[in-house]
Amino acid sequence: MNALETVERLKQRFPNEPEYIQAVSQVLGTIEDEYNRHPEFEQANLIDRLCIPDRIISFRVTWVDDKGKVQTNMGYRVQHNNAIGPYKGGIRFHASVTPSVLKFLAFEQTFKNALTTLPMGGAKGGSDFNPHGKSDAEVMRFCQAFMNELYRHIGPDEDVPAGDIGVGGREVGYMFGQYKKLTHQFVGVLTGKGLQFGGSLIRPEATGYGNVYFLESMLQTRGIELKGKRVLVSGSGNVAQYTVEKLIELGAVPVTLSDSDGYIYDPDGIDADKLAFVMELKNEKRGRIKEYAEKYGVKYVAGARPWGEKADIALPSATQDEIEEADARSLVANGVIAVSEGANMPSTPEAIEIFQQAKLLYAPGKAANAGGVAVSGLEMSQNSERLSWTREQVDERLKMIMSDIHQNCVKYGTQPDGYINYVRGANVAGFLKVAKAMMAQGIV
Ligand code: NDP
Ligand code: 2IT
Repeated sequence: MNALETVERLKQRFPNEPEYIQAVSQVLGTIEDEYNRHPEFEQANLIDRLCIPDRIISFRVTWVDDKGKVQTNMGYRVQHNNAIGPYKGGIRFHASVTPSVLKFLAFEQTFKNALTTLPMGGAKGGSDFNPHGKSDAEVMRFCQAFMNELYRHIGPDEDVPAGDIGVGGREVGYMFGQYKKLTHQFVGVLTGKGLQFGGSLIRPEATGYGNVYFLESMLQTRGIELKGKRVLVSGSGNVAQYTVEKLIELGAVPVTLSDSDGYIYDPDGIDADKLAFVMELKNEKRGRIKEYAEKYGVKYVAGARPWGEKADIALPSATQDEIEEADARSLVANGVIAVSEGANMPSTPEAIEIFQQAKLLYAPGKAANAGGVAVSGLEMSQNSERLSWTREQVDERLKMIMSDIHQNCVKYGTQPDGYINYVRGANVAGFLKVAKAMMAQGIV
């Protein structure tokens, strides 16, 4: 397999899918050597079968808004690969959702899920529905209309969706309710459920907590302490909030948060009280991060991202391609020592190149943010045994899984000069597991 040629071929087959091509080309560039060590992989054309999703389901979602107007959106589910377990991955509701975005996310999810040590295949779904400014009743009707079509394609042993951008506990609850109504089945078909109906403790916290645990492991390789470090966090949703919570608990100083309109910079650090304000603002009032700046009298920069501020660590936790080349340059120039991705593919290929050239501790999302889906996997286990584990039990498993992922990255990513290439490590480890499972199951 020649990575460049394969990417060219995929570009021709799937034009106008830049996010998908970006994700595939990142992975192929780092697994090429390992792949070519196994002639049997090429004989089975494993590369096409690994890059092209098993299937893509797309459908129209029709719902009625509060004014009585009939609205339509597109709905999708990309079922990428189920070699190691049922399809698993989140659902994103955001105006920017396209088949290309969901194909990139489902592809990434396949390797991420392989890294978690749990039996989960890879998938992603979503809609171009924009939840901003919608009433609770509109969100409910949309979720029900979305599930009216999706329910045929999912199931606890088939495909288990969860949350992602624009989909949190509220949306998962509405979708679960509609699935139950349609099928008469109370089963673990979604994760991220409420605690009263099969949800797992620590699932809301898991992605942010997991990223900070992974960051700690990276810092340990250089004998650096997290305590006292100033941290840039982007986003202000689920992942960003619990990232900040864990940072505060461990004595670090988060200084920024953002949303799609701009970012805030709090030089004194975001403390527990300020975080409680953010959680209420974002999860209950569904307001804008600008209101933080108004309340606490700190700087707000409209239409910008936080990467120009001075700090020690950056944890991008909003969306893809939010750290571009110039941002990466300013992070390095400002002396940042570590970048660990809470979001999926937040750094562009040019930015990653700059981080690696500067020998920063740099962890890609599929390793660093795997804690979310890992605890989803634990939620599935709890649902299967019809039991719920304690906070401590789940947190302990989460810590073990993040540490395992870190060790796997070190195993496959350590370069002759000692630098740990976490991108290579994560890609090779995830790829080998999926590839071996596919080989064993024949040409299907
Ligand atoms: P939320 O919807 O809870 O929060 C998303 C945050 O990012 C919001 O602050 C949002 O701002 C901001 N944002 C979204 N899109 C953009 C954009 N195009 N430009 C600028 N800001 C944007 O989502 P999550 O916190 O769940 O997800 C954040 C990231 O983490 C995503 O990349 C997701 O794929 C990834 N992830 C999530 C996991 C999970 O368990 N939830 C697990 C692993 C990864 P606004 O409010 O203005 O839209
Ligand atoms: O990107 C991700 O890993 C998620 N949005 C979580 C997926 C899941 O199934 O919990």
